[in-house]
Amino acid sequence: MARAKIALIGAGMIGGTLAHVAAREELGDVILFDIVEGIPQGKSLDIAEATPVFGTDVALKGVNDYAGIAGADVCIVTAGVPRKPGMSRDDLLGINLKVMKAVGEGIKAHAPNAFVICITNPLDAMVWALQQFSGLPHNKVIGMAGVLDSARFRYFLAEKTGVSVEDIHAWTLGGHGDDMVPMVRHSTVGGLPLPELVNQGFMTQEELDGIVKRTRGGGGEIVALLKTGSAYYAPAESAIAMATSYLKDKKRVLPCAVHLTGQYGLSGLYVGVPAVIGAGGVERVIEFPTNDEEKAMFAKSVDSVKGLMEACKGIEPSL
Ligand code: TXD
Repeated sequence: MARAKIALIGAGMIGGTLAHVAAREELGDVILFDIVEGIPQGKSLDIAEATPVFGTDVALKGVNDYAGIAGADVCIVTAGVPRKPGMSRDDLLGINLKVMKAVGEGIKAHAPNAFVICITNPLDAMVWALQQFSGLPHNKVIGMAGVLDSARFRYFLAEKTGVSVEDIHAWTLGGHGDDMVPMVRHSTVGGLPLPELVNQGFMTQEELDGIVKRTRGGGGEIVALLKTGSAYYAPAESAIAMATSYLKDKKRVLPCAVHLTGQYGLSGLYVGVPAVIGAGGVERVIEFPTNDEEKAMFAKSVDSVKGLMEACKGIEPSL
């Protein structure tokens, strides 16, 4: 069988890391696309020269023309600009919306059968716009944020409880902003919900509240440390997990920004919820039962996403 073709739109910090991981995991042939000449070519050649050391047989190519992504099975989109210290994700909206238009049109023309994973911020609004600009079906266009936010939550819980990250399942839902919703009651360590861990003395309620707060601000914590951009290792790994579930039809349940059609009482927008990702793209949305407090937090987060969608419509009347 022919190798899968993975197109990475944007060859910056996340794009380059995606290419590195995809090649190392032998997920498929990699096309790196960017508007800057030389960067995708240089990064793909550098990684290609590492493949004999990895022992993986994949081809890598850097391009500046959308014709190069023709026939891609998966497109992962990081094109645009990242945050600098002091900026919110929403400050990126104007520039990145224009980028989504160009990217959506490129995918529509050259890779209309691809499974598309958007990473560009502000995530929930950008994936919503990208789906419209590309015209691809909703089940084939999703956003990466929840896997990353949940991984941060899991890491902080592992650090506090002294339990392996592998035995911690944690979920953050809603929009990818500072009002995201870490689902404390539905997150577990060794199968025990977090409130029970507090009862058993693994951590205090104050420590758990601190972890929730740190998870919400996890992106900003890295931006403040790096000063020149935002996180890229964990975001790239998160998108690779989503692409792998699609390419291998693993049907993993992953928190992703997906188009809702009535689930959680919402329709016509993209927001983070647990979804089954398999060969059919988004195959099913999992609905967590929510109490009044969780409903209120979810509604607040969704309001922020709706505000961003309105701002996009103000800039781009075709949306
Ligand atoms: O959880 C999440 N979704 C995120 C999102 C976590 C971390 C970072 N997140 C966002 O991803 C971040 O706010 C940015 O919007 C994107 C990409 O972050 P990255 O750190 O990779 O940014 P870089 O290094 O600046 O790379 C962006 C590349 C750069 O090489 C530009 O030349 C290119 O995008 N670019 C374009 N490529 C193609 N087409 C167009 N129009 C274009 N414009 C810029």
